[in-house]
Formats: sequence, C-alpha cells, structure tokens
Amino acid sequence: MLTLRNPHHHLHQGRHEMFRGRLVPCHETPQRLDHVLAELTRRALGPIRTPDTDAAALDAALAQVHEPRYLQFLEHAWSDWLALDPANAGRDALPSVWPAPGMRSDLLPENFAARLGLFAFDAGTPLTAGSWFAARAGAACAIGAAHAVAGGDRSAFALSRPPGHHAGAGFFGGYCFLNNAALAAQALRDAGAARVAVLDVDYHHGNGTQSIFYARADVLTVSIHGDPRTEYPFFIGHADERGAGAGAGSNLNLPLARGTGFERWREALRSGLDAVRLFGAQALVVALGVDTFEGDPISGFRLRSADYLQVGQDLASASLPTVFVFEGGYAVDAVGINTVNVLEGFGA
Ligand code: Q9C
Ligand code: ZN
Repeated sequence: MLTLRNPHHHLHQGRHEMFRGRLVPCHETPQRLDHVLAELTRRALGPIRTPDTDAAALDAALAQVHEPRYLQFLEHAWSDWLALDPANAGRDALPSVWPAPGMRSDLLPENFAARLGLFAFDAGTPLTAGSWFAARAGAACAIGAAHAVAGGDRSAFALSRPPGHHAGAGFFGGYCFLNNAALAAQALRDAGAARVAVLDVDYHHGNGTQSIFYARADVLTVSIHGDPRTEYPFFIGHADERGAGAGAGSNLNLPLARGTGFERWREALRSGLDAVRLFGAQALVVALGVDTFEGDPISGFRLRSADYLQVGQDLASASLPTVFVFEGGYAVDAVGINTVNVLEGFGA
C-alpha cells in the first residue's frame, strides 16, 4: 500500500488548548505522525512518498469542498493575527467569542479575534504560524491518495496531519482545519466514482464530513463514535441525523456509550459496512482515527492493539478501492502500532 506522508506537518504545532477553564498542552502533536511513520517504515508495508504539490490543482480541489471566504481566512489568518498585536508572534491564536444562534454570521467582522470565533467552533484548535501551510500539505496527501486509488491501486494511506474530520466547509475545530477525508471522497467522485462512502472510525463523530455531504446523495457518510450526549463534539452525531433533501438516507451515525469494548464496537462496524454495501459505493474512504484505543487519554472506548488487525480485515471485506486518511489517536506510544495494524490487517 502506498503511503503519502505530509513532509511539512511539523509546521503545525499548537502549544495549548482550552480545557475546562485552563490552557493545557495540546494532545494533537507532531510526534503522533512521526510514530506512525516510524512503525510504517519498520513493517515495510509499501512505498512511502510525499505528495505532488501543484498549487493551482490543490487550490481547485480545496475549493470543491471548502467555502471561499473560509479558505481566504485561513490563508491570511497568521498575518492578520500579527497585525492585531506584534507580540502575538509568540502566541497561538485561539477564539474566545462566537456568534450565538440569531446573531449575524453572514457578515465578516473586521476584528480578527471576532473572525476567529466566526470560523471556529471550539477553543481547542490553536492556529499557529505554520498551520495553513501544514494543513494544505496534509490535504495534498489525501487528494494524492485518492488519485492513486482512482488510478487503480487497491488502497492508499494518507498520513496527513493536522487531522480533518471535524472541519466543515466553512469552519475549523477539533484539531482540524481542512477536511482531508472529504477532499479524498470528492477527488474520487471527480475521478469518476459515481458513489463514494466515507466510513469514520475515529472515537469522535465526524461532524465536518457529515455536514459537507449532508444534502448530497452521491456520498454516503457513516460514523461510529462516542455518544454525543456525553462525548465531544456534543451538539451533533446523533442516530436520528439521516441526511437532508437529496441526501436523505445518505448519513448514518452509530453512537456508542463511553466504555464500549471491541465486541460491541465491531457490531457497529458491521452495520456501517452493511450500509456501505447497500449504498452501492464504488470507492471507500476510511477516516482512520485510533483514539478508540483503551489507552487513549481523551477518549472512552476499549479497543486493544491486536483488535486493529481485525478492524483492517473487516474493512477489507467490503472489497472496495480504499483510501485511508489518518485522523485522531493520542496515546502516542501506541498510535503507530494501532494505525499500522489496521493497514496490515487490510492487506498490502
Ligand atoms: N480534553 C480528533 O480526534 N477536545 N479530534 C476534547 C479533550 C476535542 C478530537 C476534550 C477533541 C477533538 C481529530
Ligand atoms: Zn478523535
């Protein structure tokens, strides 16, 4: 299996996220990707390359999924942050004010701190000097992996960081800026796959991916995740969200209680795969978070390292061209083993 790794991911390195009234060290660190890369290299699963970065083609692909004003915001965010106060050079940008429902979110505020809140849905996703550059290069991995699969590869792995599945067409949050899985799905559509499925196995609901495709019939979104009644992102991810308009029936949420172990999680995976089959998908994108691991510091499922081999085998049973996109997983010492176990179980 070809891996496309983000060579610039270190440029995104947030310092702190807001958690219960304090700034705590970021869980989403560069070491995560470095560990996956080291494990991939050790097990020699296939070639490891960096993506082509034709800037114009990348911009066109980003614009297929994300709103122009949001991409503009991201591109200029760091210089706007510095313009607010030169001392900001040594600080990450985090929002602290948001438009509540009923307030104006159609107007772009001149004040940058207000714009941050307009485009963010949490205060846990620091925007840094290198975030835009790193996120773009990460998106290029996902798009490149989709092109490899569209060109005939059975599977490909986008080792992209920062993660993507919480990012919507016009918002960031949950450590995510650009929705890598959605970009991969859209690239598969554009390359000729009539129906594409995204199966999100990260511990957290893939709210960004769901929202991007919610009214579309050509992309099925399925997410298995901690029940939003108790788990982040809280305000979305319930079982009754089935899609809207032309997309009615093309979203499936499979929330599970905190504490769920592999046996019950695997039943949800089977249901998700049944939905993919029923949908008649011609290609599959797996949003591959391994924060379902029992040792994950911010999550609540109880999967063990060996279980991820089985996850990979189960995913292979769909017999679809498959793009894997790296998402969450914060038990740094195990993130490489768990991620590569899925890929190995799937088969090279
Ligand atoms: N103390 C992904 O896995 N914070 N994002 C939860 C943690 C947000 C996770 C509170 C978690 C976002 C890609
Ligand atoms: Zn997650």
